[in-house]
Amino acid sequence: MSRFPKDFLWGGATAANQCEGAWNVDGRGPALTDVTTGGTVSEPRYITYIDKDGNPGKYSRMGGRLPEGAKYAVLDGYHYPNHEGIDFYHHYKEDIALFAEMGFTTFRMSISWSRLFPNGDEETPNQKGIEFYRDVFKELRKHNIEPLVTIWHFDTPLYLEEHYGGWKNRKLIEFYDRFAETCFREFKGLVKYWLTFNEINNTVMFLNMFGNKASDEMYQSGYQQLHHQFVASAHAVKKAHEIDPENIVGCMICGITFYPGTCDPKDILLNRHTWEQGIYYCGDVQCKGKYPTFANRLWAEHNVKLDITEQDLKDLAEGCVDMYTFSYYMSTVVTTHEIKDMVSGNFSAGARNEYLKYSDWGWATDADGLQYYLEMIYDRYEKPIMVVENGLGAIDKVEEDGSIHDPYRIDYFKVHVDAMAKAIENGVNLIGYTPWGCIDLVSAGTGEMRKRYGFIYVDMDDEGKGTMARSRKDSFYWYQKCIKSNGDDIA
Ligand code: BGP
Repeated sequence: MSRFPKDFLWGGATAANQCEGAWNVDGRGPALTDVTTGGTVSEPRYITYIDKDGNPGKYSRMGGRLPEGAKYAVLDGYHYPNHEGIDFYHHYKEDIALFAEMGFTTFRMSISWSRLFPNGDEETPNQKGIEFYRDVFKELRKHNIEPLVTIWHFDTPLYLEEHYGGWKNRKLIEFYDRFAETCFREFKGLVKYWLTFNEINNTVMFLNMFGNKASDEMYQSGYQQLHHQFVASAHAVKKAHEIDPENIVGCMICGITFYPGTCDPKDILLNRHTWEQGIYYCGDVQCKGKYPTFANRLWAEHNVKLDITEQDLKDLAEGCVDMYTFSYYMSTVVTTHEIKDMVSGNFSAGARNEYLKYSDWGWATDADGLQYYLEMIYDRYEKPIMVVENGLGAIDKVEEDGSIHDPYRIDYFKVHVDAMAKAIENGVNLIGYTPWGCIDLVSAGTGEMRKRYGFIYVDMDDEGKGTMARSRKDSFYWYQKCIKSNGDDIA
């Protein structure tokens, strides 16, 4: 008997803005990622603009903001890695064939909002965009691969950011509703698994993680944006079910396992509150359809007063998700004591855990943390779960003969697959696994290409030089074997 259920979904995950490229092709409008430069683990990505006097400028994506009167702009002399991505737009047939060769039964991808609605507030969609995704879904189905589609993956159309102030504005709910409904109608029968918002909890979780530097105003804005996204997500769930009762819709949470740094009861309590703020806050609203009791404490801590209508509360209650999905890369440590050794990767910060190993980008490899997370969450919501992102960002070397040996990646996956099997043995209803960046793509955090996650290598570097040729890494064959044996042969 296999440790994984018979119809367990094995696959990989990507996001439109990080892989499609073709940023201004066939009527697509720009997104914020198109005015975002490349960075590194120590140098932030910048967002570029022209100020009100016509001078070019940039601000850091980690905490900066667009100056009054400035307009987002693509400037000469900067490299914008998301413009080309890995050109999945033109390579999707070849890429899907490689996924099929590995044995994928599912593939997670996202729909670029501005490819369907270039500005975001149009009444009708861009037909070229619809055609592209329809072709991709058909291609997947041809290979018996079930699409798993994220509706929003960090790519609100730039026009909505500039003219409406982004998700702070309640109007965005209406625009997202139209976008989501268009997807459900146009791709009915082709797509059944949907995720409403990628890593929805990032907005407020990271405000807390960087040493309480965020102002009350930032919390106010973060929680209000989140509220609008919760309502939009609830609408999407209802609409998806109405259009096709076969549709299965999930939330998507950035899953980090938090540990207390010591057994000081103050650390234990801080750890619990960190789970509440970072992880449970969003999961509870999306899975249970209402704000948890501790939300009042979180809002009071930062003087947050939310605009929530009676209708919103009704919508949240009626729009609970069908499944819980999350990304999982690492765990982190929180403590009330002085931190002597701080780790900080591009999206993480916390005390160093002496029991764990860290990647070149400061992310802790912790498979037990995945088992812990799965068991905690399943116990809380008792809904089917999927791990829709997991993996190791690493630098790969291409040998003279073209081969790529990545034993570090295989080791990472072995322990995580084993952790999932253990969680299943303990009763968790885990239904699928889609490792992140199954084909190398642009890093969301740093914009680098050299932070590679793939089983498939893409010949492209951080300066945008390369042939875009695809090749199989050693991990490609390992994952193929893993899938073929339904997770049993992971040696
Ligand atoms: C998650 C995002 C992905 C992805 C991944 C890896 O936060 O959902 O879009 O990129 O992290 O992060 P990075 O690309 O920064 O290594």
